[in-house]
Amino acid sequence: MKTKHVAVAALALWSCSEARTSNLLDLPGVKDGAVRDAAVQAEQPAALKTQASGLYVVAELGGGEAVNANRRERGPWETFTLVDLDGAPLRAGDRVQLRTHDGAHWLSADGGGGAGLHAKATAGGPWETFSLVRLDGDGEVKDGDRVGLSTDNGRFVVAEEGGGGVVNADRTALGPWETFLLELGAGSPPLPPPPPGGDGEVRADDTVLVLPSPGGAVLGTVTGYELNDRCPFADTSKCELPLYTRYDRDDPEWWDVLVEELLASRVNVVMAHGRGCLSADSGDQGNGNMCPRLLRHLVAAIDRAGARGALRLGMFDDTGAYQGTRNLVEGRPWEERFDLADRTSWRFFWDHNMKIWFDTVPKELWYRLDGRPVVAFWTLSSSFFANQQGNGSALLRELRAKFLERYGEDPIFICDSTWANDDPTLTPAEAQGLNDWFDPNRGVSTYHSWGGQKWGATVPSYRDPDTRPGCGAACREQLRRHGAALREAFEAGRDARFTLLEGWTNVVESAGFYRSDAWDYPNQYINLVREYADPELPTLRLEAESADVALDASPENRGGKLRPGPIDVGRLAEPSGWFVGWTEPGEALTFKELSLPCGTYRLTARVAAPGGSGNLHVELGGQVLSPRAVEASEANDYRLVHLGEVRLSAQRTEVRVVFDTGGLNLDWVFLKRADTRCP
Ligand SMILES: [Ca+2]
Ligand SMILES: [Ca+2]
Ligand SMILES: [Ca+2]
Repeated sequence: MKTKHVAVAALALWSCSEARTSNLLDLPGVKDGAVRDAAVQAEQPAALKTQASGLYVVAELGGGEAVNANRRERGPWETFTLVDLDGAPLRAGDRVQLRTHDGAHWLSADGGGGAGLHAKATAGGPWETFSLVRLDGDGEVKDGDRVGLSTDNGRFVVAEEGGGGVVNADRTALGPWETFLLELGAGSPPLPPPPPGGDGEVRADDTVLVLPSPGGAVLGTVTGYELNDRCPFADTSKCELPLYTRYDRDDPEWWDVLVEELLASRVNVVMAHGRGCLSADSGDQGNGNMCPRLLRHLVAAIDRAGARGALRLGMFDDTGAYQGTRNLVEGRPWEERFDLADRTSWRFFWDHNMKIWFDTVPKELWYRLDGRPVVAFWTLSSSFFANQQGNGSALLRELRAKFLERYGEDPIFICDSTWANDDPTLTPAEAQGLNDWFDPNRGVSTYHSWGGQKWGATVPSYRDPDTRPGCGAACREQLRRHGAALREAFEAGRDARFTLLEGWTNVVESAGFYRSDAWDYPNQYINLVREYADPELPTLRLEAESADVALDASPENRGGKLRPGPIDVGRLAEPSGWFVGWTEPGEALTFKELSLPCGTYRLTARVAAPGGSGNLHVELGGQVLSPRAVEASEANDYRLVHLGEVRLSAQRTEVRVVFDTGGLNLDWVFLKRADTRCP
């Protein structure tokens, strides 16, 4: 037996593709028994579907490129030829190889495991050979079985985050992210279209938010939290005012609003500011008012919203604050620049900022680019720093070592290009990404090539602080042009790896993405971000209280919460958020310009009926769904009601929720893109 296995391994090394066609008897040194075993190696079509998210593993371009786990449908690129090295039947523990659609490449674990997985190998050897672990025990492996793939050196293949991004081959244990549903055979033909209106029941996954996945560049929105007021200037005409009236980051509600907006945008990563804390040990005081200990409020708001499964965070290291922090803490003159040659000063980067940020935000919420946490640094320019030459790159090496030591992960550092300009020793080993930030004298976006990839930065608009709209070049004004400025920036950066969006809450520089009546409609920039951050849109939760337009019987907000009238908004008792109540027959909420990919959507409402049983319905894409009944309930007794299914071609459309009867309280309406096949 032992001899047989050794011989088969040798054949696998030699090359699978040739093994299929060559006369094996011509091979020197191969005994007859081994040849027969190898000659019967069996092949069949197969696909791997992530158990956690139902997404398929794909060899991009059908082979020769990266391997991801982010496809919702199985096509040729998601279909592999599974080679069972010891022939049929396929049994638990069998060693297999997976050839890609182009017939010329194999799935390959770099180094035989412990690193990434790709489909660039042009022959099948040990790195391309996996042991098939059957989770339900020994025996024959059948279509639909749950399996793991163990590499040559015993690591497991993993769909990071359970699917939606890259696939690696470096895990030491099998868990949900390492579990795949193995589809054997060519796959089944498409199902017939669903019955109109659906089956009337709410399904378990109808209201579960999943992570967004970008169509092009990963979008990371720089997100500040320094303000206690909607406008920090005496003259509020200098601000594009946020929609929400109560605007104070020291109020937990402020963080609830922020989380609602970020969730609605489906942004890939929230790059939350760290401007450092005055004390390395305790307290929320910091130069620039964004000590990252305050991010505990963001984490708490994410949990109140039940959104750990749908939001990810990275760090925006706002380097401009370090000069002031050091001078305050050490009693130095305010104008003294931050001397990078003095290595005792480096503690402000780590002990006063980065360590606090990553200690405050749980690992489960960290965004990982290619499996690595992300920190983006702002400028290293001589406005703030001295002696950058040689010290910028040394500082990054030190920060990376400290990060590895404390958290066991190797972060991706994305720097502003001043780091390379002021320290020419900087290489992609220290800074994996490099962007040109943006220059409001010249435009709203930049894309910079570095380390073989493009790195972007953009704003939706800009105006120098404390200036009025229309001040033009004197205040470096960049106009929104009804969203066209941002859309052009996104289009120009489709092939970028990562683009920073300054800045979600940037009221001061008129560069925000938040909800505002200052735009064409409140959700305009949230919709624009979503279109690029998550074009496949598997899930979307539309909060009733955030509607763009309302048909409402009373001009005032009868609930008095959150925003000015006419929508009647109350605060939910638990867990967080708001509802639209005080409803009367015929009232309606409209969400404008939602870009919806084609497919079949299941719609669900979270609703209560304190005024007695009633009806509501949804209209979208020119289709009017039938009204659905809501049973009478207490005011806080919310239940899920299936509102029907609708098939849509891809379009930009409005979604309208109509209260056919009054007395209903609506928390949200959930759109689940249940089927991606198109009419
Ligand atoms: Ca009203
Ligand atoms: Ca009303
Ligand atoms: Ca709500």
